Amino acid sequence: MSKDLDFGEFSKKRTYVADVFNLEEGKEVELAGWVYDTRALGKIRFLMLRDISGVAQIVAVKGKSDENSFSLMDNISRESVIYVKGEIKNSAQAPGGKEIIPHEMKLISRADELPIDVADYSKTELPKRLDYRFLDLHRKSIQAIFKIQSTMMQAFREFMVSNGAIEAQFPSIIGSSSEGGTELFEANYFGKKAFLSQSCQLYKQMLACSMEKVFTIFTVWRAEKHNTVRHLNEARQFDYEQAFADEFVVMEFLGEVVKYIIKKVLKENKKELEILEVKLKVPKIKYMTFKEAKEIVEKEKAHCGDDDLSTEAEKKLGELFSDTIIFVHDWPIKGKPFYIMPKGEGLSGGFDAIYNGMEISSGGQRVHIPEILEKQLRERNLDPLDFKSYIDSFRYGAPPHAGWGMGLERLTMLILGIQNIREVVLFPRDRERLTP
Ligand code: AMO
Repeated sequence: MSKDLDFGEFSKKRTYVADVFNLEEGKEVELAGWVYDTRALGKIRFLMLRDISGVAQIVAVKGKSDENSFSLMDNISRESVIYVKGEIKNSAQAPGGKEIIPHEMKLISRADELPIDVADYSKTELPKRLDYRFLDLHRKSIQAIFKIQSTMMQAFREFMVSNGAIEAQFPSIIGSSSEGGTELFEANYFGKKAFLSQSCQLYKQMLACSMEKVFTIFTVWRAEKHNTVRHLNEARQFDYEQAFADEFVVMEFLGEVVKYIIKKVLKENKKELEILEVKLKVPKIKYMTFKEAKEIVEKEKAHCGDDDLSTEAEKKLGELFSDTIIFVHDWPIKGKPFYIMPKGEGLSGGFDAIYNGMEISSGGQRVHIPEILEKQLRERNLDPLDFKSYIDSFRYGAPPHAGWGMGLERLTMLILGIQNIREVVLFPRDRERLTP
């Protein structure tokens, strides 16, 4: 085990694997990373070294190369962590046309026998991979997903800030429901009943009524008992709220932000998209009323639903309008939460956005009039007293406002064409899974 690697010195001199391919033959470099693969061929030992930037080939020949490096390469387990100092050599056979001849090699951490298959196309099933997610994260394809997700969050922030929105943080422990009476995780808050936040809905509205344009990336908890490939019990949402706006203003803005996110992924994650074999397109935008959506779906002989789009209807719309964000507006008020503005004739200022066959976002024009809010709460068997400070916030100068929430994981799985939402969460929480 290495005791004598000075990381202070190393971090100043370190070369990342991806940079090796841009350096001249003969240059000495210091690398560190994981053993991706090893191969023995007569007197030659090959070791593929992987760091976060890529994979490089190390080659040692018995009797010719540094002896310690050769014997370490001869007897090293996959995914062990090593340090290598060596010289770059051009080689037509090596991936990327360069390899490293080691002068010095140290074992930093030896890996035990691996409990899952960490090959690029792992044969291990998802549940077992998730049991060992920390090891699954060694895989290039898994890293590619989370590098892309990082770009998505960065793009969201960039777009919001450049459009004058203010980033905010909201409480995760709340006193009353924001998305209806069910689906709450209860917590004991110094003897009082409290809940984990289902969304930052009420708080982002209260904030938009003073700071106008606000956004956050917020974790939400839903105690839903269903076990599907598109639901999590802990998920993340991109949230936006804007004062002096209606649902059409914020729908247009949502379309723009999704396009911006996808364009940035296309620009900055070419390598990751290639690893995942994804052909990503900037989506088109389409608007239709709920009534129109129902007619289209039913014409195709699929079940739609009266107050909400069925899963089948979302799928059908995805098939009919691929690579398109479909904004379904003028939604029946019965299918929307108490904070959505009624429009009369049973309709509302609420909408859903459907993309590649699944809901990615819902939002709408909000109720900023206390009397309407109280009425809608009662109609849903909720007690206005439990929402007193929220309702009161609209008594002292509340502008009309609108907004939306979009699932980070939903958007990730849909742009990457991944079937199970658990694949796009580092450490998913579903009904069965609380560790790791
Ligand atoms: P809603 O409950 O529709 O609306 O959630 C908004 C978006 O968040 C994602 N999402 C989920 N993703 C995975 N697992 C879940 N259990 C889950 N629940 C929601 C979806 C969904 O479209 N406050 C409102 C938004 C608003 O009006 O501003 C809300 O939370 O992509």
